[in-house]
Amino acid sequence: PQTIYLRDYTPFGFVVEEVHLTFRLAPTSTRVLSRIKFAPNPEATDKTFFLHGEDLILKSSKIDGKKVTPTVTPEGLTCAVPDKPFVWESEVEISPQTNTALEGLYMSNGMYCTQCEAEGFRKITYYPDRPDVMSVFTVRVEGPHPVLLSNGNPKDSGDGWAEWRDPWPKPSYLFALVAGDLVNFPGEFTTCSGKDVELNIWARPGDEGKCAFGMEALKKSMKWDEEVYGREYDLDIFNIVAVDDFNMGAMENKGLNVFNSSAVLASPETSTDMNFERIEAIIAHEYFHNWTGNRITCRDWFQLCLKEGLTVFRDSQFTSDMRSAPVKRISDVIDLRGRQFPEDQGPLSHPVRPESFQEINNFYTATVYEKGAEVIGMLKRLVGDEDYAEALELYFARHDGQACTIEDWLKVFEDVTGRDLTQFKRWYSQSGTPRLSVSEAYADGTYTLTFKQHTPPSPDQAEKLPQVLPIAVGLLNPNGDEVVKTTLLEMTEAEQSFEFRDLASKPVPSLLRGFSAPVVLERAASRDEQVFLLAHDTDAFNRWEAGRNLARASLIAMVRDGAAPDQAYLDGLAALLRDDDLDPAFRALMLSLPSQSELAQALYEVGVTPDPDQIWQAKETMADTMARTFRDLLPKLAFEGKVTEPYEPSAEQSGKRSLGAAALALQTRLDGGEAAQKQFDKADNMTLQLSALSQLIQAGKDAKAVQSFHDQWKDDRLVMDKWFGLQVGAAHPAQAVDRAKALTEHPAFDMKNPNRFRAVFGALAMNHAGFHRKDGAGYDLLADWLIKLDAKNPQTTARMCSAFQTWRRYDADRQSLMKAALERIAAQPSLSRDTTEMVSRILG
Ligand code: HT7
Ligand code: ZN
Repeated sequence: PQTIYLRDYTPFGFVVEEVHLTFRLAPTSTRVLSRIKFAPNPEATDKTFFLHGEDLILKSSKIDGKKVTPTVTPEGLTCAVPDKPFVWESEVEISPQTNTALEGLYMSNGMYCTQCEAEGFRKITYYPDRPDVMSVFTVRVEGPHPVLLSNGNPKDSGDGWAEWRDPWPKPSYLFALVAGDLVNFPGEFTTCSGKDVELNIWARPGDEGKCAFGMEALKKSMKWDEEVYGREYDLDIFNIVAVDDFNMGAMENKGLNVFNSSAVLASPETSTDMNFERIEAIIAHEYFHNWTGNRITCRDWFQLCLKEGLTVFRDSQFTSDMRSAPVKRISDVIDLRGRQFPEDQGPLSHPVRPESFQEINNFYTATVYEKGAEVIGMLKRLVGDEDYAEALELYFARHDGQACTIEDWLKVFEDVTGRDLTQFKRWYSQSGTPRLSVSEAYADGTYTLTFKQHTPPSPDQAEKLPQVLPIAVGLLNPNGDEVVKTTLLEMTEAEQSFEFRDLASKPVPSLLRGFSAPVVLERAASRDEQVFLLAHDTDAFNRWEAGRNLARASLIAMVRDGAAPDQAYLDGLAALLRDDDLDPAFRALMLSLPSQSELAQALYEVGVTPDPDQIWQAKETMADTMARTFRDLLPKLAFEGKVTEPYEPSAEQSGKRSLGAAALALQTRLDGGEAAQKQFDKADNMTLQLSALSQLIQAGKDAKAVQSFHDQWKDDRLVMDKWFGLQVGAAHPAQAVDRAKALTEHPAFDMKNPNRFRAVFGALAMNHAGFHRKDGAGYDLLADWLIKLDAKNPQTTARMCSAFQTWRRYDADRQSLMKAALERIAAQPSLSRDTTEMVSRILG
């Protein structure tokens, strides 16, 4: 496969002044007619007229009304064109029904829908399918369907047809079309300038009862973007459509967002608190793209973080405002460490702005999205809130309607603040997680912190330079009072010292507050210091972090040295759990332990080959010990975790339920599942039902509950995904592979549905000790199914290959089993470009 480089960017030789499309829908023979006005691009030197096109049957093509015969290849076509503005017309045939890749125009449960990002539009018609070509689109959809939707505002409609016009120039990746027998959940919103906007969530008949929460989330997002970023919506209508078969969470097509139904449909009976929170965040994320992504888009796909990092940052700000800011920050850091750190520290390491790719779909990664958002958080911390707001204003004013680069983005910050961001820009070009070590000295009232930063070489980059690190620090005196409030240190050198004067005694430092930079902090802090911070830190994040550090250190000592669980950690935790003033959600987070995968990485870093079974056993021992130690506290936690009011997916209620779930998990270790069974039998919402079922599965007391859950929910696709996933994810490691295998034989298993495939195999990959079973059965099963799936859906297959990305961490036997599984995938005769690239990068 061909490698594309950022350095090779050149503008397209033509501008597109207008696009007219007509769709004559038919399952295996849809006709797409295009009429496109091109004009020579004065800014381009290469004048080749090349239009992307894949899997298209070209029926006819004309230039200025005259038939032409272009040269057609599997990637597109070229044609001689006049050296002046001209009209290109073509008619192509495509087959949505047989499109299982879910890219381009495809069918899902009898409904037509599209997914064009990143390069799917070329599967719909011949076009310069690149984000820097922006144009206005008029679309006519013809078909015997009650609902016919496209981007922009409705123009006209009649029996079996509808026309849409989008007045805002957009790249082809934001094109969308939906047609089918759908029902709508309506709403409306009046913008800050008094314009009424019609809102709709479209779903399959029967799902209309699951749209109300999404609609409220949409209205909240619209209001928040006006209030916080001054961004007003710009069309008369905003449509959201729920689709069952979708490769990712959702897509921000202009005025017509398409959502994986799991990312929009919700009800208390069928969705957990976590589902509600995720839906609210995804609706906000896609809506926020209207400005950060759509009005201002990316010049090329290397700039993906320009829209994704910024939009993730914006949606995390939104969630912090709607819910609890510390809880959101802690959850985001858990997620970053769980998904982005392994990427950055393994063979898939790449910069936030990659410099080459074979298949762009493989770069919709945690690095581009989540680390990209962290980079923006650091920028905001460094320049301050006011300058950040001013820079954003300038960004919107200067670049509206343009396709931009990271250079454009940083320039607005430079212009507003007068700072030179040359060194900061390394965050976009340098891969890997910096490691930050620290030493301290105290003499004559002066306390000195000396930091050293170092980024280990990665497969894509051998040499690393120092980064700009915003390090938020607070100092506490020995009785727990804060003597220096949170102060931002700006580190730019490989080694740098910072002094704090006039301190009466040696303070205890609280470092990297709020996780102010995405680094690994290597501090050989004493256990006493962590226990002290756990009890006294005023920064909620660092208080949680102290507990996490203690838990990690204890678990590592248990695995490595056969130590017993750390009593000081358990005592500190108990004190915190007793504190009624602390948010229940925060206390629930305090009770959670580092993941098995995080522990495997931590062991690997201290030179111990991680043994998944030992890690699993250490966590079991720790959890059993916690259950016994906190035995007397559990009734109190269960009481505080109980909600007596009618169900609401609010942060407050959800925090209580998460504390209740954490208490139930410990209780189950004492009573063998009695309380969990009671909760399962009485549950009137999915959060309670699922947490009880999870405990019953972990306790091995699940036979009855699994069956009754199935019988209750067999007709609800989204709940059945939970049923599939939980049986594998919560299974005893020895059973996970067999359960996954058995579930693939269940009549409701459908490999063509990404949600269902991920439910089983995503859960298997997450069941650390289960997946890494010593005999390699987990690797073989996943490889078998990835091979099968690749022929149908390369994008989802390639994403799921990342389950193998940490293979070099493990012992020689496991390494060779994983390597063999990867090589078996790589050896498949017609493996997709997506999977080929992923497997070869993982193998290195
Ligand atoms: N911008 C969207 C990304 C996306 C996507 C990318 C590749 C293939 C399928 C896809 N579906 C959605 C979603 C987002 O980040 O908001
Ligand atoms: Zn996005």
